[in-house]
Amino acid sequence: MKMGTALIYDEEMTKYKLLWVDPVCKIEVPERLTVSHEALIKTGLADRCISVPVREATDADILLVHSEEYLEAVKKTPYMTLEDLQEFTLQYGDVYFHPNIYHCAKLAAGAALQLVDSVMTGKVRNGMALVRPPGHHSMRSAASGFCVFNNVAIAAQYAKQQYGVKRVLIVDWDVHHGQGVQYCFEDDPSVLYFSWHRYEHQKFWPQLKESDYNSVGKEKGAGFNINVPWNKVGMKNSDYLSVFCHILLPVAYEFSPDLVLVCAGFDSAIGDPEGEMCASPDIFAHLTHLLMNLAGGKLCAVLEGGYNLTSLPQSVCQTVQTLLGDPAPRPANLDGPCESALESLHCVRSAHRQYWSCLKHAAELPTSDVTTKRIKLAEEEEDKLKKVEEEKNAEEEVWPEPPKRVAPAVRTALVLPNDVACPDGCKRFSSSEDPVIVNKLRKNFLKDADDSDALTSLSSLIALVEKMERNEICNGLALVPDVSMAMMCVVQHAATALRNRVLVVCVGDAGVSSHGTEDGKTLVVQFSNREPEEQKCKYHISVCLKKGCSDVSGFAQAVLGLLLPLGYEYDPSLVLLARTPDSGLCDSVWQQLTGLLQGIAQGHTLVLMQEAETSCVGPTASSLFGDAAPSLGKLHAPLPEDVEALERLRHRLQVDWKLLQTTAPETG
Ligand code: Q9C
Ligand code: ZN
Repeated sequence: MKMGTALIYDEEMTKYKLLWVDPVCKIEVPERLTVSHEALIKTGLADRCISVPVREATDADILLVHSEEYLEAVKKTPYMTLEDLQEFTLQYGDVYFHPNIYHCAKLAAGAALQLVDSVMTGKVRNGMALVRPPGHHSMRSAASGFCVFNNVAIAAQYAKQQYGVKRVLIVDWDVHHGQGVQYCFEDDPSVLYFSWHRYEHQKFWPQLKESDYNSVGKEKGAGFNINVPWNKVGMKNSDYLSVFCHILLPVAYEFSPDLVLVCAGFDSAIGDPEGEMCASPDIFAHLTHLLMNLAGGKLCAVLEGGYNLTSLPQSVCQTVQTLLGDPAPRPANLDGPCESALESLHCVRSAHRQYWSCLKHAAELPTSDVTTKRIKLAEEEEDKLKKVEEEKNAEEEVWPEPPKRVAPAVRTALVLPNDVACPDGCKRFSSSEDPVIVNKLRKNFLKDADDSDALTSLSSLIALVEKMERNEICNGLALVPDVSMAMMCVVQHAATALRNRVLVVCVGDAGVSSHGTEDGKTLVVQFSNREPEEQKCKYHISVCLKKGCSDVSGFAQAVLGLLLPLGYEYDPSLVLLARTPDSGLCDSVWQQLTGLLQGIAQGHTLVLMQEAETSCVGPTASSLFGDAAPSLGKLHAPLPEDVEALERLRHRLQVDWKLLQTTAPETG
């Protein structure tokens, strides 16, 4: 089932450059593409992709977004003299023209369309296009910010027109606001545009009022434009993940796109002279992974910005390697979002609470005078910091090169009863029984029962965990006679024999051992419809949903806004995912959960299910193997009592778990 990843690149797009002196434009160089492409070749990633040729976008394609007058004007630039080009450039902001840029701009837009074609026809599952010039700043009748044609906006219109795609999600993780994309789809509810961007209370380019959180879209499109302004530089991995977990993902799942387009700018990574942010290149592995189970996996990433010639290729490689299905590295330094990010998070969630049922219970915004006072204070503080900041140059920042990501030789191993067939591509696993393990199991779990089947299954399970710990196997699935006992057994083994932490996710009403939760070696998160007697401790969390896990919306909300941030912050080396036969969860939700959790613990997920659940082996193995989970469809509003219960729980836990915060300390 697993399909390929397209890579679209053509050297021709390196064949234009700035021909005069302009300090603003000098960072947009041909090397941006060559270093990115060379890194993909050197790491062997390019070879693993399906190479798709570029094409020139036609006039009709370009006119999906741009005016005839503008197209005609750009068409003349190949014949202009240097002086004419300079003069032509002057009518726009922060952009330059060159005799060959029109040709390249047609190829850049055409590359995005080729990518859409490849994904929509099923030739590949997903892909990335490395293009110049970028697109997201260009408007109907204007070039802007190094952009000539709006590659991604054209791709979105094209997908709707050619393939009848009903809903497109555009995720713009470039550090600048793609105002061109916003203007294009402002009143269009079929395209959800999300952008985070350096803003600094409108002091940062393009300095637009409409880049702020309160631009939510117009008329029928109200709610379908999401701006997350960063009011300070130096945003980190936690800030980015926090926005994904508490804004983008819940809304995206509720929206349920048929196609995901990414304005993949990497000027939001550390070292970039434009962004001045501090997120590490491997965060893009996670941002990518978290989007890969939407739209049945149909994701097209199109390069936008990225000006640090070290962090740019690193970030591109992280993105492509994740699209290829390799497990993401463990994310570093998730110490919670900063105060300024929390303020933005709060503002955005509050501005959108009337449009999205997943945000209905977001805290309201503080009264305006409080807000303005806070902003004033923030600005003063900032100006002081700015002076210090200016002294150190963002480009001189150093960070460790992301470690090489090695995918284990075996992706998915299955411990199955003999009469259950092993799905294609997966490996049936059984261990020759290690006497030490067997003795331990006998002593601890199987005292009286002389159940040799149980013993075989449990000792295989332990051997599997050890192989995962040594990164010889990525993930696994076991059908066991007794989920509770198997869970207990693995947790106890992990807590005593392994050095690292285990996240236990239990779906349904099974007895879960609290082994290791006293000292934080285990974090247990259990979902059921049973009200827990009392909330135990920081490391033992019961999520009670009215209809258990059978209400998809409530469960999705709990997973995205609670489980994912907890999992990321806890940063385990193994995720143990168990479900009871009566959990009420349908296959597609289970597959989504399995898929999303693989972003944690380097993809080391061990799934436990009851022996009788043979019909779930196929779908579960498919998710573990890296196939995209089927879409859940548009989500309805979750039960109000579930939303309230989740908010209360999140509120209570956020003292201990910083990634659960959604409001700034003083305003929350
Ligand atoms: N230092 C893209 O990343 N100049 N365009 C801003 C403030 C314009 C960036 C000047 C930057 C445009 C695609
Ligand atoms: Zn940018």
